[in-house]
Amino acid sequence: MSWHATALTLFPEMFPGSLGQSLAGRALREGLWRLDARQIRDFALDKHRTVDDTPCGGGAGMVLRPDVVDAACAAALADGEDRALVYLTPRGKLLDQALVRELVAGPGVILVCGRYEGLDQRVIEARGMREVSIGDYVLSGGEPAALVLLDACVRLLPGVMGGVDSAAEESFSAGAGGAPLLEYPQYTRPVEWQGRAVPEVLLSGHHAAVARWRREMAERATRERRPDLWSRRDDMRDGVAAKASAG
Ligand code: 6GU
Repeated sequence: MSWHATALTLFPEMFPGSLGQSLAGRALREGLWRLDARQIRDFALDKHRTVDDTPCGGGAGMVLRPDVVDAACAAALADGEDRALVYLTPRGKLLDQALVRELVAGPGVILVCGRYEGLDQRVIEARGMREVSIGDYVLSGGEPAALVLLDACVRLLPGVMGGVDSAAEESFSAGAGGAPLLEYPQYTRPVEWQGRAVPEVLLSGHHAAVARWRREMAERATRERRPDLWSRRDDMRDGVAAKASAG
């Protein structure tokens, strides 16, 4: 059985969207993973196919009903695959590469895409949904976030990424206890363009010097742009030092 994603959404036409293209699209056509988008409205219980209602306590917008979303979840879980149930919301825990690796190691995911003001908290709790956000900004709905999460997962599936194991070297993959660094900058031909030269060292053929330069550039970028990642790195080194002196 291939890795299986189900999106529960009021806008199933948004899928596969960008995931029908490029590496993910080819992998989808080849059956390396599977995607289905299910219309939440199909699980409405009344003849008007109502999916939402006004927020208890007042306020703007509409809230997705717990009974309707619960029925959609039950249908998605009925195949017995024991997939992670993820609710995409700006209130969620931030998506990172560690969570992506965890999700891709399992049988697949069921992604609940919210609209309006959100989803009744009781169904989130009753179903044990993992609440996940893709960043500190607000989208009009969970669907683009679901596409982002799936893109990050699918590219890690065996056979999806072509040839080179760029997975080991790239930003955020420092794995095995190493702290993540941003990637070094890349250059290609022409060696001079609009008066800008490719850094000498990259043309030197000196592999050790290239590796050293790349590491320095990766560290500089991380320090300057992502002080949060850089200090985690310091923390890890402190941790190692503390363990060494304690042991
Ligand atoms: Cl998962 N959903 C919405 N609506 N906005 C977001 C988000 C998710 N992550 C960041 N912003």
